[in-house]
Amino acid sequence: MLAVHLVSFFFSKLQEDPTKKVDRFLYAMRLHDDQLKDISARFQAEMKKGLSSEKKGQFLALDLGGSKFKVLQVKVREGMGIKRGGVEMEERTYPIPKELLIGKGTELFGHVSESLKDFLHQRNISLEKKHPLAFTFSFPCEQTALDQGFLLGWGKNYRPRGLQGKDVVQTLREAIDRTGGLDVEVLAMVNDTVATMMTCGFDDEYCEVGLIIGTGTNACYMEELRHIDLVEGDEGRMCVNTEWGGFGDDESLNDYITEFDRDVDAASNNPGKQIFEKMISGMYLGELVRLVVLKMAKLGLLFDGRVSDALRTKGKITTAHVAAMEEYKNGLKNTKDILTELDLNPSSDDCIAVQHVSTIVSFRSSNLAAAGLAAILSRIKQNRNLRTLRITVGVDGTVYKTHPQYPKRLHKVVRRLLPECHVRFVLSDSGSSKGAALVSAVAQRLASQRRQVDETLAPFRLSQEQLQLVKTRMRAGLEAGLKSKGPSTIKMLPSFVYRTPDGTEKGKYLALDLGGTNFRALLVNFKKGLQHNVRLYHKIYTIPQEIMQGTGEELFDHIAQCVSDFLDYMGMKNAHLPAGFTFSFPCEQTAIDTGTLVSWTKGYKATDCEGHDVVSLLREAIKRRNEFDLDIVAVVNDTVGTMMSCAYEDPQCEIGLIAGTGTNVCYMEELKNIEKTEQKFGKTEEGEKEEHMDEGTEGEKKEGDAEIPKMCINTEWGGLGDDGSLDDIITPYDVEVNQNSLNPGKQRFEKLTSGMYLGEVVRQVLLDLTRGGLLFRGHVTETLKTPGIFQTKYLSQIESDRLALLQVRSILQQLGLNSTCDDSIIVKEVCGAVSRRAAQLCGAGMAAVVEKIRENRGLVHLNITVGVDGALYKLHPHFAGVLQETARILAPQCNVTFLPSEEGSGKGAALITAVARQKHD
Ligand code: 0WK
Ligand code: 0WK
Ligand code: BGC
Ligand code: BGC
Repeated sequence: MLAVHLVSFFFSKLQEDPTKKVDRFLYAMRLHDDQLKDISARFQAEMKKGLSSEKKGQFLALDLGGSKFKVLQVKVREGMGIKRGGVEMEERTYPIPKELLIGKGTELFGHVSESLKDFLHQRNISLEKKHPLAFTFSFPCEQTALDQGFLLGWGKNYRPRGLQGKDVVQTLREAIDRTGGLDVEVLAMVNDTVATMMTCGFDDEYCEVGLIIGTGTNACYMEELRHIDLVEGDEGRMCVNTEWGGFGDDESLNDYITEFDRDVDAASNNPGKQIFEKMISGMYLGELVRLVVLKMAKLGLLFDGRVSDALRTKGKITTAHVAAMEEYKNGLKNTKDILTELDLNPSSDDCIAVQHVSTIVSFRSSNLAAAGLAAILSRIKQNRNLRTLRITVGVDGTVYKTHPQYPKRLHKVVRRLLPECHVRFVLSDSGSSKGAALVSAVAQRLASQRRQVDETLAPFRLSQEQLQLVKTRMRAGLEAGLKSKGPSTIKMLPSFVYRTPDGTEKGKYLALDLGGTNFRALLVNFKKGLQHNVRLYHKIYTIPQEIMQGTGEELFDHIAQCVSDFLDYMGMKNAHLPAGFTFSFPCEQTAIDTGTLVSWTKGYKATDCEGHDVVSLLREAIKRRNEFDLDIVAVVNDTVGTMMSCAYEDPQCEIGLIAGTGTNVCYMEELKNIEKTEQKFGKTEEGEKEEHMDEGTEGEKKEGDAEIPKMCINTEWGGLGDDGSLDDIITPYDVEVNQNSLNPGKQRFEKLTSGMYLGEVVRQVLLDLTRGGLLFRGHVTETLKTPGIFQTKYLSQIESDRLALLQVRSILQQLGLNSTCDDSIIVKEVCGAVSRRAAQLCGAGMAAVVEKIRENRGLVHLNITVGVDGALYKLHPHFAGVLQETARILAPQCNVTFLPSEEGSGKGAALITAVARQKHD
């Protein structure tokens, strides 16, 4: 049998086609479609593991990392597309001295910036003018922004020292500064695959993949944002640089790696790395062919076993040689010349065989690239749930461009692996810098957009000094309000509540709560002797706008009707209960059960109420209804009710804060300081105060303190600024909101801080940004012009961190605002700026109040609790935290605890009613 085999072997030796022996020898490199599909599938799996947007102007561009280092000037004219001459370019290639490829990284970048300067010289481009620059950098970088990317590792023939992990854009900027004499703004850094995709995408909107088959190899594509864990937002797409050269570095391709691949890898300057690249790219193809030919020669399969030193020498066969050997017409002649060049005396069979080696090596390269590409295209097809996919791949790289058959082979296998896809390949005919310039044009537009948005929002970003000023003005306003009988911006209205609850309160009370978002009727039952054992029942009623802004009679009739409904609901129509009335508007009180409405605020404008006693208005309405009777014992502001509610839980609570539809604060002020009502309440001895000064912090109630008569003052701090004292922080948007409000010129502080107005401030800013073309594509919709469309609840929803941009967009959708991802980001930022300012201003106001109390009591440190209520404070994701932080910073000697009120101010009103009743009994 062997004899026969030998005979047939020699017979075949005689007749055998020399390529056959090469086919046998390189069997492992001849990959058929199942293997390519398998590689493609493995590649897709790796991708999954690895994952988890006018363009005109003149740009400089640097193109570093391919076979040539180029400096270019690119002029982009809008909407004309490359083919129609929309882009003009001038370029110059600068050689990179070998020693710089393995020298200090900073020196390599020094050479780059020197070349840039030389380019400007050569082209008489002014050095004074600031030049935007696009930087194509063809090595793996972890990018955190368009103009920031940290080098993961070098590749190809680059191995400079000292830059791994560094931000290459910063390194370039420093090199340009060191070179000096030129003013360049590095706007964007892109990988050459990305730049190539953008270059081709300029003319072909289907181009969503960039492919480089050059010195190195790599691909990028447009991935769905929702699949990229590393980036916020899940709507839209982002270009992902796959760095597919590293495929197989985890040995997932070992069954396809041949001994020649292992030899190339072992001899490379990054062994174990870029395994896939080493089977495909121009840096290695020539070397693969040399090692195969060397091995075959040693085995006597070529050149009768003769081996030359040249053939033994690394790099002696280049990828350009491989391409030349495969040339259609002159391939064999080129092969002969090349082998002769290597001091080999090849026979024609040798030439045929060596040419075939080149074919198999480069065929494998295009096959593997096709398998990788097929994986990417299938993923895009799946991402978009498409049965068929029409897509364009932008390609560049010397192997693809100069190797005669390479493109055809690649296209053919891709189409064979993905028959259902319509794949077009576009060669980037002028390199990647156009693409880089286009990205920079986008970066420039985004940067200018960013600058304009920052400029627009800058007035909302209050500095520490400004907040300190607001605190000082608030303090001055508090002091002035206590003194002046006349109108003061901060009214400082006495509440006739002299103390906080002491737990002895008992009995059943009705509480009516008007003024926030809704009207609430409550039944509060304080069980005898068991503190904190309170039963509370309530029902919420809406107040229609037409009632809020109708006649006072209609409003109070509506309230009486709600009370009637509640008493029915509680089956207590004939109970004749003592009631407390929380009325969340500025009322001048002369006693606990009377309150003259000074002026409406928020959304109310009912007629014939201002200047009237609201308790009488309610009693009259109840009388008009003639169904039930109430003993209205107390009328309180919602801040006072809230303070009392929380003081029932925490005796240290002596301040009430509302941050809701409106904003306001009350606190326990010492009677002696309430000068405007002095004659009524008598004065305590000055001496007494000093005595307490240096005996440490509040907390353990000192006898002296308790005796100091106090009264709760409803500050009505919403009026701060009505005298123009806030004009230096009020923005044109605030002016607009004030002018469109029901009470122009009034409640200026409230209009900067409360839920009734924040949405409107945001809308005004969005309108301005849209008119400026920075939002919603400059399209000012009727919706956006509609007052009140942006309710404060949207701000809370839009700003809650958990929300990916998708929901922001759906909220905008609900509001009939078609938005892009960028729009959502800007809208979220505007909401953030407006709500943060509001919280900071309230924090500054609170600092003024607690500081006053601390000084009132001559304390070095004050411990105090603030009872809080209001949808803005309770529901907004950041408001409460920013307010507390601001108060802490501006009142460092006060340790302020913020206690959200559980049942609202209703219980507080009932407590006050209970106290008031106890007095009368
Ligand atoms: C030309 C592009 C450049 C890219 C190169 C890749 O302008 O950005 O790096 O193609 O091909 P190579 O020069 O490595 O063959
Ligand atoms: C709930 C209180 C009520 C107060 C309201 C303010 O019970 O007295 O007016 O909070 O918050 P808003 O409803 O305005 O958000
Ligand atoms: C680099 C890639 C680059 C490719 C083509 C690879 O070695 O890692 O960043 O895109 O070469 O130039
Ligand atoms: C009113 C205050 C009220 C605050 C919170 C303001 O508009 O003037 O009386 O406390 O809103 O509801």
